[in-house]
Amino acid sequence: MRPFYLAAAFPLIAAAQQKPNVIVLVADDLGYGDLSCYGATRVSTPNVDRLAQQGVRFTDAHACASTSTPSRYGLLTGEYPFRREGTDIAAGNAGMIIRPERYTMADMFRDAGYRTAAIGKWHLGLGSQTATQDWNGEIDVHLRDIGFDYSYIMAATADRVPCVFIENGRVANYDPSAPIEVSYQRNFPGEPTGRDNPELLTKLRHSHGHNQSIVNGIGRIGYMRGGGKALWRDEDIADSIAAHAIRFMQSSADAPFFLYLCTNDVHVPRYPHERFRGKSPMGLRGEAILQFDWTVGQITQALRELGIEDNTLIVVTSDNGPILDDGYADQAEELLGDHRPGGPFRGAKYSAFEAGTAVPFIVSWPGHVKAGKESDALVGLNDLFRSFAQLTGQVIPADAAPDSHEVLPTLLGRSKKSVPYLLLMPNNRSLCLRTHRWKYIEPSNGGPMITWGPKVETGYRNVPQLYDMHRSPYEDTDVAHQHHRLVEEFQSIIDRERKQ
Ligand code: NG6
Ligand code: CA
Repeated sequence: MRPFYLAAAFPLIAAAQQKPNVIVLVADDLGYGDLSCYGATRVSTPNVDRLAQQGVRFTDAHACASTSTPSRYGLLTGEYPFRREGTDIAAGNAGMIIRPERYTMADMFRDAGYRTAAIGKWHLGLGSQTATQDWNGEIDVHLRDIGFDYSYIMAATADRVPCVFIENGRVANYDPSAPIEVSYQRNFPGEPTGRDNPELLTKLRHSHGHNQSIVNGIGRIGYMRGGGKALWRDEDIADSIAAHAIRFMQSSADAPFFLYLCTNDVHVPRYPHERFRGKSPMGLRGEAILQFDWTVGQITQALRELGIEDNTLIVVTSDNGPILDDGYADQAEELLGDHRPGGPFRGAKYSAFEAGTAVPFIVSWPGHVKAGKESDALVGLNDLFRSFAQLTGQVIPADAAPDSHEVLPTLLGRSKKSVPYLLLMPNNRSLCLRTHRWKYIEPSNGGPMITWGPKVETGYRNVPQLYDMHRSPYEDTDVAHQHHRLVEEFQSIIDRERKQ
Protein backbone atom coordinates (compact mmCIF):
# COMPACT_ATOMS: atom_id res chain seq x y z
CA MET A 1 0.00 0.00 0.00
CA ARG A 2 1.37 3.40 -0.97
CA PRO A 3 1.80 5.62 2.08
CA PHE A 4 -0.32 8.74 1.86
CA TYR A 5 2.07 11.08 3.59
CA LEU A 6 5.30 12.15 1.97
CA ALA A 7 7.62 11.24 4.81
CA ALA A 8 8.21 7.67 3.70
CA ALA A 9 9.08 8.72 0.15
CA PHE A 10 11.38 11.57 1.16
CA PRO A 11 13.06 10.66 4.46
CA LEU A 12 14.78 14.05 4.68
CA ILE A 13 11.52 15.85 5.16
CA ALA A 14 10.25 13.12 7.43
CA ALA A 15 10.92 15.16 10.52
CA ALA A 16 8.86 18.04 9.21
CA GLN A 17 6.04 15.87 7.86
CA GLN A 18 3.58 14.54 10.35
CA LYS A 19 1.33 11.57 10.13
CA PRO A 20 -2.24 12.88 10.02
CA ASN A 21 -4.24 13.26 13.18
CA VAL A 22 -7.27 11.01 13.22
CA ILE A 23 -10.61 11.81 14.85
CA VAL A 24 -13.35 9.18 14.92
CA LEU A 25 -16.44 11.11 15.97
CA VAL A 26 -19.29 8.77 16.88
CA ALA A 27 -22.81 10.01 17.52
CA ASP A 28 -25.20 7.91 19.60
CA ASP A 29 -28.43 6.66 17.99
CA LEU A 30 -28.14 9.20 15.16
CA GLY A 31 -30.02 7.80 12.16
CA TYR A 32 -29.10 7.65 8.49
CA GLY A 33 -31.77 10.28 7.76
CA ASP A 34 -31.06 12.64 10.68
CA LEU A 35 -28.58 14.99 8.94
CA SER A 36 -29.39 17.54 6.27
CA CYS A 37 -26.57 16.21 4.07
CA TYR A 38 -28.44 12.88 4.12
CA GLY A 39 -31.71 14.47 3.08
CA ALA A 40 -33.23 15.74 6.34
CA THR A 41 -35.23 18.93 5.85
CA ARG A 42 -36.83 19.48 9.27
CA VAL A 43 -33.39 19.89 10.83
CA SER A 44 -30.31 21.60 9.48
CA THR A 45 -26.78 20.40 10.32
CA PRO A 46 -24.44 22.88 8.59
CA ASN A 47 -21.27 21.79 10.38
CA VAL A 48 -21.62 18.15 9.40
CA ASP A 49 -22.71 19.19 5.92
CA ARG A 50 -19.49 21.23 5.52
CA LEU A 51 -17.43 18.13 6.31
CA ALA A 52 -19.43 16.20 3.71
CA GLN A 53 -18.79 18.97 1.16
CA GLN A 54 -15.05 18.77 1.69
CA GLY A 55 -14.97 14.99 1.98
CA VAL A 56 -16.65 11.75 0.97
CA ARG A 57 -20.20 10.95 2.04
CA PHE A 58 -20.92 7.22 2.17
CA THR A 59 -24.40 5.90 1.46
CA ASP A 60 -23.88 2.24 2.43
CA ALA A 61 -21.84 2.26 5.64
CA HIS A 62 -22.76 0.06 8.57
CA ALA A 63 -22.24 -0.26 12.28
CA CYS A 64 -21.49 -3.84 13.36
CA ALA A 65 -24.65 -4.02 15.46
CA SER A 66 -27.89 -2.17 16.02
CA THR A 67 -27.03 -1.30 19.64
CA SER A 68 -24.15 0.53 21.22
CA THR A 69 -21.94 -1.88 23.16
CA PRO A 70 -21.50 -4.48 20.41
CA SER A 71 -21.17 -1.77 17.74
CA ARG A 72 -18.39 -0.01 19.64
CA TYR A 73 -16.70 -3.32 20.41
CA GLY A 74 -16.51 -4.04 16.68
CA LEU A 75 -15.18 -0.59 15.90
CA LEU A 76 -12.39 -0.59 18.49
CA THR A 77 -11.28 -4.23 18.12
CA GLY A 78 -11.98 -4.97 14.46
CA GLU A 79 -13.62 -8.17 15.67
CA TYR A 80 -17.32 -8.81 15.13
CA PRO A 81 -19.18 -8.68 18.45
CA PHE A 82 -21.08 -11.91 17.72
CA ARG A 83 -17.79 -13.74 18.32
CA ARG A 84 -17.64 -12.54 21.96
CA GLU A 85 -20.07 -13.29 24.73
CA GLY A 86 -20.82 -10.37 27.01
CA THR A 87 -20.99 -7.76 24.26
CA ASP A 88 -24.68 -6.96 24.78
CA ILE A 89 -25.84 -3.54 26.04
CA ALA A 90 -23.70 -3.09 29.16
CA ALA A 91 -24.79 -1.92 32.60
CA GLY A 92 -23.03 1.09 34.11
CA ASN A 93 -21.10 -1.19 36.49
CA ALA A 94 -20.09 -3.83 33.92
CA GLY A 95 -16.47 -4.94 34.02
CA MET A 96 -14.27 -3.97 31.09
CA ILE A 97 -15.49 -5.86 28.03
CA ILE A 98 -12.35 -5.34 25.93
CA ARG A 99 -9.69 -7.13 27.97
CA PRO A 100 -6.21 -5.58 28.28
CA GLU A 101 -4.59 -8.41 26.33
CA ARG A 102 -6.65 -7.58 23.25
CA TYR A 103 -4.92 -5.37 20.67
CA THR A 104 -7.18 -2.38 20.01
CA MET A 105 -7.29 0.43 17.49
CA ALA A 106 -5.89 2.67 20.23
CA ASP A 107 -2.94 0.27 20.75
CA MET A 108 -2.28 0.44 17.03
CA PHE A 109 -2.20 4.24 17.01
CA ARG A 110 -0.07 4.32 20.16
CA ASP A 111 2.45 1.95 18.54
CA ALA A 112 2.45 4.22 15.47
CA GLY A 113 3.62 7.11 17.66
CA TYR A 114 0.28 8.80 18.28
CA ARG A 115 -1.12 10.31 21.46
CA THR A 116 -4.47 8.62 21.99
CA ALA A 117 -7.66 9.64 23.77
CA ALA A 118 -11.23 8.48 24.32
CA ILE A 119 -13.69 11.20 25.23
CA GLY A 120 -17.45 11.00 25.82
CA LYS A 121 -19.73 8.01 25.84
CA TRP A 122 -17.91 4.76 26.54
CA HIS A 123 -20.33 1.88 27.28
CA LEU A 124 -17.74 -0.90 27.14
CA GLY A 125 -17.33 -1.51 30.87
CA LEU A 126 -14.65 -0.56 33.36
CA GLY A 127 -12.64 -2.43 35.97
CA SER A 128 -11.52 -6.03 36.21
CA GLN A 129 -14.92 -7.33 37.29
CA THR A 130 -18.58 -6.35 37.17
CA ALA A 131 -19.88 -4.50 40.26
CA THR A 132 -16.50 -4.34 42.02
CA GLN A 133 -15.28 -0.94 40.81
CA ASP A 134 -13.90 1.53 43.33
CA TRP A 135 -15.78 4.66 42.29
CA ASN A 136 -14.02 6.57 45.07
CA GLY A 137 -10.48 5.74 44.03
CA GLU A 138 -8.75 4.56 40.90
CA ILE A 139 -10.62 1.90 38.96
CA ASP A 140 -8.21 -1.04 38.66
CA VAL A 141 -8.49 -1.67 34.91
CA HIS A 142 -9.44 1.16 32.62
CA LEU A 143 -8.84 2.70 29.22
CA ARG A 144 -5.12 3.23 29.77
CA ASP A 145 -4.85 -0.56 29.72
CA ILE A 146 -6.31 -0.83 26.22
CA GLY A 147 -4.27 1.86 24.52
CA PHE A 148 -5.73 5.23 25.52
CA ASP A 149 -3.22 7.73 26.96
CA TYR A 150 -6.04 9.99 28.07
CA SER A 151 -9.71 9.34 28.78
CA TYR A 152 -12.65 11.42 29.93
CA ILE A 153 -15.72 9.26 29.67
CA MET A 154 -19.24 8.42 30.78
CA ALA A 155 -19.08 4.82 32.05
CA ALA A 156 -22.12 3.72 30.05
CA THR A 157 -24.96 5.95 28.85
CA ALA A 158 -26.63 9.07 30.22
CA ASP A 159 -29.61 6.94 31.24
CA ARG A 160 -27.47 4.62 33.38
CA VAL A 161 -25.78 5.25 36.72
CA PRO A 162 -23.16 6.32 37.73
CA CYS A 163 -23.96 9.82 36.40
CA VAL A 164 -20.41 11.15 36.58
CA PHE A 165 -17.51 11.57 34.17
CA ILE A 166 -14.44 9.42 34.72
CA GLU A 167 -11.05 10.89 33.87
CA ASN A 168 -8.13 8.50 33.56
CA GLY A 169 -9.85 5.93 35.77
CA ARG A 170 -11.03 8.30 38.52
CA VAL A 171 -14.29 10.16 38.96
CA ALA A 172 -13.74 13.67 37.59
CA ASN A 173 -14.49 16.52 39.98
CA TYR A 174 -14.64 13.96 42.78
CA ASP A 175 -16.51 15.19 45.83
CA PRO A 176 -15.06 13.61 49.01
CA SER A 177 -18.09 14.71 50.98
CA ALA A 178 -20.36 12.47 48.86
CA PRO A 179 -18.82 9.00 48.36
CA ILE A 180 -20.30 7.11 45.43
CA GLU A 181 -22.08 3.78 45.64
CA VAL A 182 -23.59 1.97 42.66
CA SER A 183 -25.86 -1.06 42.40
CA TYR A 184 -27.88 -2.63 39.63
CA GLN A 185 -29.53 -4.96 42.19
CA ARG A 186 -31.17 -2.84 44.87
CA ASN A 187 -31.74 0.70 45.95
CA PHE A 188 -29.84 2.34 48.81
CA PRO A 189 -32.05 2.90 51.87
CA GLY A 190 -33.78 6.28 51.89
CA GLU A 191 -32.86 7.20 48.31
CA PRO A 192 -35.80 8.30 46.12
CA THR A 193 -36.61 6.54 42.85
CA GLY A 194 -38.57 7.53 39.77
CA ARG A 195 -41.01 4.74 40.56
CA ASP A 196 -41.81 5.85 44.13
CA ASN A 197 -41.20 9.60 43.86
CA PRO A 198 -42.49 10.76 40.48
CA GLU A 199 -42.87 14.29 41.94
CA LEU A 200 -39.05 14.52 41.88
CA LEU A 201 -38.89 13.96 38.10
CA THR A 202 -38.77 17.68 37.43
CA LYS A 203 -37.06 17.56 34.02
CA LEU A 204 -38.20 14.44 32.16
CA ARG A 205 -40.61 11.63 32.87
CA HIS A 206 -39.98 8.05 31.82
CA SER A 207 -42.25 6.24 29.37
CA HIS A 208 -40.81 2.80 30.03
CA GLY A 209 -37.99 1.69 32.35
CA HIS A 210 -35.74 4.48 33.65
CA ASN A 211 -37.56 4.66 36.98
CA GLN A 212 -34.75 3.88 39.40
CA SER A 213 -32.33 6.49 40.84
CA ILE A 214 -33.11 10.15 40.14
CA VAL A 215 -30.26 12.46 39.13
CA ASN A 216 -30.84 16.03 37.94
CA GLY A 217 -34.62 15.52 37.99
CA ILE A 218 -34.41 12.56 35.58
CA GLY A 219 -34.95 8.88 36.39
CA ARG A 220 -32.17 6.45 35.42
CA ILE A 221 -31.44 2.75 35.03
CA GLY A 222 -29.69 1.44 38.16
CA TYR A 223 -29.21 2.81 41.65
CA MET A 224 -26.59 5.19 42.92
CA ARG A 225 -25.93 7.21 46.03
CA GLY A 226 -23.58 10.17 46.50
CA GLY A 227 -21.63 11.95 43.80
CA GLY A 228 -22.29 15.48 45.07
CA LYS A 229 -20.66 18.05 42.85
CA ALA A 230 -19.27 15.35 40.53
CA LEU A 231 -22.77 14.50 39.25
CA TRP A 232 -23.34 15.71 35.74
CA ARG A 233 -26.06 18.12 34.67
CA ASP A 234 -27.47 16.66 31.45
CA GLU A 235 -27.65 20.14 29.93
CA ASP A 236 -23.83 20.42 30.19
CA ILE A 237 -22.77 17.00 28.92
CA ALA A 238 -22.12 18.11 25.32
CA ASP A 239 -20.20 21.16 26.49
CA SER A 240 -17.99 19.07 28.80
CA ILE A 241 -17.25 16.57 26.06
CA ALA A 242 -16.38 19.27 23.51
CA ALA A 243 -14.23 21.21 26.01
CA HIS A 244 -12.20 18.14 26.96
CA ALA A 245 -11.76 17.15 23.32
CA ILE A 246 -10.49 20.61 22.43
CA ARG A 247 -8.13 20.63 25.41
CA PHE A 248 -6.74 17.28 24.30
CA MET A 249 -6.22 18.53 20.73
CA GLN A 250 -4.51 21.69 21.98
CA SER A 251 -2.14 19.67 24.16
CA SER A 252 -1.21 17.39 21.23
CA ALA A 253 -0.73 19.97 18.51
CA ASP A 254 2.96 19.05 18.15
CA ALA A 255 2.49 15.29 17.83
CA PRO A 256 -0.03 13.25 15.86
CA PHE A 257 -3.10 12.30 17.85
CA PHE A 258 -5.92 9.79 17.66
CA LEU A 259 -9.15 10.95 19.23
CA TYR A 260 -12.08 8.59 19.71
CA LEU A 261 -14.77 11.17 20.39
CA CYS A 262 -18.24 9.94 21.27
CA THR A 263 -21.12 12.27 21.86
CA ASN A 264 -24.01 11.51 24.18
CA ASP A 265 -26.30 13.07 21.55
CA VAL A 266 -28.81 11.91 20.41
CA HIS A 267 -29.30 9.13 22.99
CA VAL A 268 -31.94 9.36 25.73
CA PRO A 269 -32.46 11.12 28.06
CA ARG A 270 -32.35 13.97 25.52
CA TYR A 271 -31.87 17.11 27.55
CA PRO A 272 -29.60 19.50 25.64
CA HIS A 273 -28.23 22.80 26.86
CA GLU A 274 -30.75 25.62 27.43
CA ARG A 275 -29.36 27.54 24.44
CA PHE A 276 -30.92 24.92 22.11
CA ARG A 277 -34.33 25.01 23.79
CA GLY A 278 -37.12 25.83 21.37
CA LYS A 279 -34.75 25.77 18.40
CA SER A 280 -36.27 22.74 16.65
CA PRO A 281 -39.82 21.95 15.52
CA MET A 282 -39.02 18.36 16.53
CA GLY A 283 -38.54 19.24 20.20
CA LEU A 284 -35.84 17.65 22.35
CA ARG A 285 -34.76 15.06 19.79
CA GLY A 286 -34.35 17.77 17.15
CA GLU A 287 -32.47 19.94 19.64
CA ALA A 288 -30.15 17.02 20.41
CA ILE A 289 -29.36 16.76 16.69
CA LEU A 290 -28.59 20.50 16.63
CA GLN A 291 -26.35 20.04 19.65
CA PHE A 292 -24.55 17.18 17.91
CA ASP A 293 -23.93 19.44 14.93
CA TRP A 294 -22.71 22.16 17.30
CA THR A 295 -20.15 19.69 18.71
CA VAL A 296 -18.89 18.94 15.21
CA GLY A 297 -18.58 22.69 14.64
CA GLN A 298 -16.59 23.14 17.87
CA ILE A 299 -14.12 20.46 16.82
CA THR A 300 -13.61 21.76 13.28
CA GLN A 301 -13.22 25.32 14.52
CA ALA A 302 -10.57 24.20 17.02
CA LEU A 303 -8.69 22.39 14.23
CA ARG A 304 -8.70 25.58 12.16
CA GLU A 305 -7.49 27.66 15.08
CA LEU A 306 -4.71 25.18 15.77
CA GLY A 307 -3.73 25.25 12.10
CA ILE A 308 -4.05 21.47 11.77
CA GLU A 309 -7.24 21.20 9.71
CA ASP A 310 -5.38 19.99 6.60
CA ASN A 311 -3.48 17.42 8.59
CA THR A 312 -6.46 15.84 10.32
CA LEU A 313 -8.62 13.04 9.00
CA ILE A 314 -12.11 13.05 10.50
CA VAL A 315 -14.72 10.32 10.35
CA VAL A 316 -18.23 11.28 11.46
CA THR A 317 -20.61 8.40 12.06
CA SER A 318 -23.08 6.84 14.51
CA ASP A 319 -23.05 3.71 16.66
CA ASN A 320 -26.43 2.38 15.52
CA GLY A 321 -29.72 3.40 14.00
CA PRO A 322 -32.28 5.87 15.33
CA ILE A 323 -35.09 5.47 17.83
CA LEU A 324 -37.92 7.78 18.85
CA ASP A 325 -39.36 6.75 22.23
CA ASP A 326 -36.52 4.90 23.96
CA GLY A 327 -37.94 5.25 27.45
CA TYR A 328 -38.62 8.94 28.14
CA ALA A 329 -41.69 11.04 27.35
CA ASP A 330 -39.74 13.58 25.28
CA GLN A 331 -42.34 13.87 22.46
CA ALA A 332 -39.95 12.53 19.82
CA GLU A 333 -42.85 10.71 18.16
CA GLU A 334 -45.44 13.44 18.51
CA LEU A 335 -43.23 16.16 17.00
CA LEU A 336 -41.63 14.07 14.26
CA GLY A 337 -43.72 15.39 11.36
CA ASP A 338 -42.48 13.98 8.07
CA HIS A 339 -38.89 13.60 9.26
CA ARG A 340 -37.57 10.07 8.63
CA PRO A 341 -34.77 9.28 11.10
CA GLY A 342 -33.89 6.07 9.25
CA GLY A 343 -33.89 7.76 5.85
CA PRO A 344 -35.16 5.42 3.14
CA PHE A 345 -34.63 2.33 5.28
CA ARG A 346 -36.93 0.09 7.30
CA GLY A 347 -36.53 -0.62 11.01
CA ALA A 348 -34.65 1.29 13.70
CA LYS A 349 -32.19 0.80 16.53
CA TYR A 350 -32.37 -2.82 17.82
CA SER A 351 -33.69 -4.26 14.55
CA ALA A 352 -32.38 -6.59 11.86
CA PHE A 353 -33.81 -4.33 9.18
CA GLU A 354 -31.45 -1.93 7.50
CA ALA A 355 -32.06 1.22 9.58
CA GLY A 356 -30.66 -0.68 12.61
CA THR A 357 -27.11 -0.55 11.28
CA ALA A 358 -27.12 1.82 8.28
CA VAL A 359 -25.34 4.91 9.60
CA PRO A 360 -24.19 8.27 8.32
CA PHE A 361 -20.50 8.02 7.47
CA ILE A 362 -18.40 10.94 6.28
CA VAL A 363 -14.64 11.01 5.79
CA SER A 364 -12.92 14.38 5.53
CA TRP A 365 -9.21 15.17 5.15
CA PRO A 366 -8.74 18.36 3.16
CA GLY A 367 -6.36 17.95 0.26
CA HIS A 368 -6.25 14.18 0.59
CA VAL A 369 -9.85 13.09 0.33
CA LYS A 370 -11.82 13.92 -2.81
CA ALA A 371 -14.09 16.82 -1.93
CA GLY A 372 -17.85 16.57 -2.32
CA LYS A 373 -17.84 12.95 -3.37
CA GLU A 374 -20.56 10.43 -2.70
CA SER A 375 -19.66 6.75 -2.42
CA ASP A 376 -22.03 3.80 -2.41
CA ALA A 377 -19.25 1.38 -1.47
CA LEU A 378 -20.21 -1.08 1.28
CA VAL A 379 -17.99 -0.51 4.34
CA GLY A 380 -18.29 -1.24 8.06
CA LEU A 381 -17.09 0.48 11.20
CA ASN A 382 -15.08 -2.71 11.75
CA ASP A 383 -13.03 -1.73 8.67
CA LEU A 384 -11.61 1.43 10.18
CA PHE A 385 -9.02 -0.49 12.24
CA ARG A 386 -7.03 -2.05 9.39
CA SER A 387 -7.59 0.91 7.09
CA PHE A 388 -6.00 3.19 9.71
CA ALA A 389 -3.13 0.72 10.07
CA GLN A 390 -2.64 1.19 6.31
CA LEU A 391 -2.79 4.95 6.75
CA THR A 392 -0.12 5.03 9.45
CA GLY A 393 1.99 2.24 7.93
CA GLN A 394 1.64 0.30 11.18
CA VAL A 395 1.99 -3.49 11.13
CA ILE A 396 -0.47 -5.09 13.56
CA PRO A 397 -0.20 -8.49 15.30
CA ALA A 398 -1.39 -11.43 13.21
CA ASP A 399 -4.41 -12.16 15.40
CA ALA A 400 -5.56 -8.53 15.73
CA ALA A 401 -8.67 -7.11 14.03
CA PRO A 402 -9.74 -10.42 12.41
CA ASP A 403 -12.89 -8.96 10.86
CA SER A 404 -11.47 -5.70 9.58
CA HIS A 405 -10.85 -5.07 5.86
CA GLU A 406 -8.10 -2.86 4.44
CA VAL A 407 -10.11 -0.33 2.46
CA LEU A 408 -8.15 2.91 2.83
CA PRO A 409 -8.46 3.88 -0.88
CA THR A 410 -12.24 3.46 -0.58
CA LEU A 411 -12.38 5.57 2.57
CA LEU A 412 -10.36 8.31 0.87
CA GLY A 413 -12.70 8.29 -2.13
CA ARG A 414 -10.02 6.98 -4.52
CA SER A 415 -11.73 3.65 -5.08
CA LYS A 416 -15.34 2.46 -5.24
CA LYS A 417 -14.43 -1.00 -4.00
CA SER A 418 -16.79 -2.52 -1.43
CA VAL A 419 -15.83 -5.11 1.16
CA PRO A 420 -16.94 -8.65 0.12
CA TYR A 421 -19.57 -8.80 2.87
CA LEU A 422 -20.45 -7.55 6.34
CA LEU A 423 -22.03 -9.50 9.20
CA LEU A 424 -24.42 -7.32 11.19
CA MET A 425 -25.99 -8.13 14.54
CA PRO A 426 -29.43 -7.04 15.75
CA ASN A 427 -30.48 -7.05 19.40
CA ASN A 428 -31.25 -10.81 19.56
CA ARG A 429 -27.70 -11.68 18.41
CA SER A 430 -28.84 -13.34 15.20
CA LEU A 431 -26.94 -12.31 12.07
CA CYS A 432 -27.60 -10.48 8.85
CA LEU A 433 -25.26 -10.59 5.88
CA ARG A 434 -24.89 -7.62 3.54
CA THR A 435 -23.12 -7.58 0.21
CA HIS A 436 -23.10 -4.57 -2.06
CA ARG A 437 -26.38 -5.75 -3.54
CA TRP A 438 -28.00 -8.22 -1.17
CA LYS A 439 -29.29 -8.28 2.38
CA TYR A 440 -29.78 -11.69 3.95
CA ILE A 441 -31.50 -12.01 7.35
CA GLU A 442 -31.11 -15.44 8.88
CA PRO A 443 -34.11 -17.08 10.57
CA SER A 444 -34.41 -16.29 14.27
CA ASN A 445 -36.89 -16.33 17.12
CA GLY A 446 -38.73 -13.32 18.39
CA GLY A 447 -41.86 -11.47 17.46
CA PRO A 448 -42.20 -8.83 14.76
CA MET A 449 -42.09 -5.95 17.25
CA ILE A 450 -39.77 -5.08 20.17
CA THR A 451 -41.68 -6.08 23.29
CA TRP A 452 -40.49 -3.71 26.03
CA GLY A 453 -41.74 -0.31 24.85
CA PRO A 454 -40.12 1.16 21.74
CA LYS A 455 -42.30 0.86 18.63
CA VAL A 456 -39.70 -0.93 16.52
CA GLU A 457 -40.05 -3.61 13.86
CA THR A 458 -37.48 -6.26 14.68
CA GLY A 459 -37.14 -7.81 11.24
CA TYR A 460 -36.99 -11.24 12.94
CA ARG A 461 -38.73 -14.13 11.18
CA ASN A 462 -38.38 -17.86 11.60
CA VAL A 463 -37.68 -18.24 7.87
CA PRO A 464 -34.80 -16.82 5.82
CA GLN A 465 -35.31 -13.39 4.23
CA LEU A 466 -33.49 -12.00 1.23
CA TYR A 467 -33.75 -8.48 -0.15
CA ASP A 468 -32.29 -6.95 -3.28
CA MET A 469 -31.12 -3.63 -1.83
CA HIS A 470 -30.84 -2.04 -5.25
CA ARG A 471 -34.49 -2.76 -6.04
CA SER A 472 -36.08 -2.87 -2.61
CA PRO A 473 -34.04 -0.68 -0.25
CA TYR A 474 -37.01 -0.56 2.14
CA GLU A 475 -36.88 -4.38 2.51
CA ASP A 476 -40.52 -4.81 1.58
CA THR A 477 -40.04 -7.38 -1.17
CA ASP A 478 -38.61 -10.62 0.18
CA VAL A 479 -37.16 -12.66 -2.70
CA ALA A 480 -35.76 -15.58 -0.69
CA HIS A 481 -38.06 -18.05 -2.46
CA GLN A 482 -36.69 -16.97 -5.87
CA HIS A 483 -33.02 -17.31 -4.95
CA HIS A 484 -32.53 -20.57 -3.06
CA ARG A 485 -28.86 -20.80 -4.06
CA LEU A 486 -28.07 -17.34 -2.71
CA VAL A 487 -29.94 -18.06 0.52
CA GLU A 488 -27.94 -21.26 0.97
CA GLU A 489 -24.67 -19.56 0.14
CA PHE A 490 -25.23 -16.67 2.57
CA GLN A 491 -26.38 -18.96 5.39
CA SER A 492 -23.34 -21.19 4.87
CA ILE A 493 -21.04 -18.14 5.10
CA ILE A 494 -22.71 -17.22 8.39
CA ASP A 495 -22.39 -20.79 9.70
CA ARG A 496 -18.73 -20.94 8.71
CA GLU A 497 -17.95 -17.54 10.24
CA ARG A 498 -19.68 -18.57 13.47
CA LYS A 499 -17.44 -21.63 13.78
CA GLN A 500 -14.22 -19.66 13.27
C1 NG6 B 1 -32.16 -0.19 26.72
C2 NG6 B 1 -32.80 1.04 27.33
C3 NG6 B 1 -32.67 2.16 26.34
C4 NG6 B 1 -31.23 2.37 25.95
C5 NG6 B 1 -30.64 1.07 25.44
C6 NG6 B 1 -29.16 1.16 25.14
C7 NG6 B 1 -34.68 0.47 28.84
C8 NG6 B 1 -36.15 0.20 28.95
N1 NG6 B 1 -34.23 0.77 27.63
O1 NG6 B 1 -32.20 -1.25 27.62
O2 NG6 B 1 -33.21 3.34 26.88
O3 NG6 B 1 -30.48 2.83 27.04
O4 NG6 B 1 -30.80 0.06 26.40
O5 NG6 B 1 -28.93 2.01 24.09
O6 NG6 B 1 -33.97 0.38 29.82
S1 NG6 B 1 -27.54 1.97 23.39
O7 NG6 B 1 -27.64 2.90 22.27
O8 NG6 B 1 -26.58 2.43 24.36
O9 NG6 B 1 -27.31 0.61 22.94
CA1 CA C 1 -26.44 3.82 20.55
